[in-house]
Amino acid sequence: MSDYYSSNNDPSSVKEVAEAHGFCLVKGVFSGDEMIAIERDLAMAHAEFDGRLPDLHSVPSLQWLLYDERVRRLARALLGDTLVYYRETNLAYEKTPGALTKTPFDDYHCDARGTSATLFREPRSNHRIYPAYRFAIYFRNYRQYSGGLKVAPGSHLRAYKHDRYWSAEDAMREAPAVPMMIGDFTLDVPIQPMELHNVPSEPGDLVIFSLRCFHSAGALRFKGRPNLAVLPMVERSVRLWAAPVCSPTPPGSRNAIFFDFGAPSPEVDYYVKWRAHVGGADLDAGFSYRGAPPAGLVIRNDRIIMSLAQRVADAAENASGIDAPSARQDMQDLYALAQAHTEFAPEHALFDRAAFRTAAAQDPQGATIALARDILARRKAQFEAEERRLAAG
Ligand SMILES: O=C(O)CCC(=O)C(=O)O
Repeated sequence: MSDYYSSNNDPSSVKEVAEAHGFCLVKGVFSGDEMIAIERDLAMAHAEFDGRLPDLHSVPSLQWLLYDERVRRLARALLGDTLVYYRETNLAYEKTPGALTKTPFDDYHCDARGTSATLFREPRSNHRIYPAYRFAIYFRNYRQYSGGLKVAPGSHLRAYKHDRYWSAEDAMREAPAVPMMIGDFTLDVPIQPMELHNVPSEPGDLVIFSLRCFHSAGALRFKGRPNLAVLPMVERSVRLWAAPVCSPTPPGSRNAIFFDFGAPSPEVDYYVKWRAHVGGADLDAGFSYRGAPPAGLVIRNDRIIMSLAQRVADAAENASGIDAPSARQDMQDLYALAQAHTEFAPEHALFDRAAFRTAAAQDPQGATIALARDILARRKAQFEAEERRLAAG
């Protein structure tokens, strides 16, 4: 098990572990005092943004995490000197245990999506290390308690369909049930045909996992069998029928901070565009995307561009809409973000950049409205192509 840890925070050993297994538990990155301060700032930001926390970079009191040299050194070792931040973060906070704590997202899944042919399909396994990682800071102790992250070591290099298959209910019937003594109980536990690991993170640790690594939240820790890890589907029935064999979740809420870094690469390009395509048009009010790009990061704003395109196109539907101050601001923002936009792959372009630049030189307002329509038309075409693909089987 210790193969999965890096306790000396040495970036090259973190890279070695993460590339071999698809994840790495980095022990003791943040001090106890820092963890208290970060969780306090998370609580304050939650109140300040009325529960709709925007991306980490837009939260002034927590933004430093993206620039912290301890985090950056690890990210650079994993991904190279140019780090791409695509504003994908999840700031999970509850003052008292609620839905996030009681029903964490326990589907067995991996997050990576997109190929040169389609944004919607999972990347094939080509034994290339997927160039994006999720960084997770958990505030509770999941070494002794249930509720942490479960990962499938090595799944980042396997064919997607193998692990995908085992996330389906039907597959569980094929898993051989092994009788096990757990506490005072003997249970028939269906055991999956691949290794699973419940990450024993403690406050202060950083958990880093590949977007191509299969995982789930809310891992069940069996009493007296700390190393036994089973699929979430099995955990659900164990919780239902044999709750006394499970360690409880830790006191408090399942608060956590997740943020991604990637390398400028086609894989990250497809993933970012996929997220922009499937994300809703709503834009959290707190997103702070104006001003100069931050030092040392390449920022992708695809989701914001997509949302602004929707708003600009909607406003342009009626002549007076486009003159409203909010629509003017949206147009200015869309214009600026589109000018600064870069992609890392030629496929699935968000819009026709050459046409936009040429038109913008003549008529910025007309070019921005045409840009919004171009973005939405391309998005529609992506969905239609996906429907055709699904219909064709
Ligand atoms: O909540 C967790 O521990 C895992 C989150 C997760 O599944 C994800 O970020 O894809």
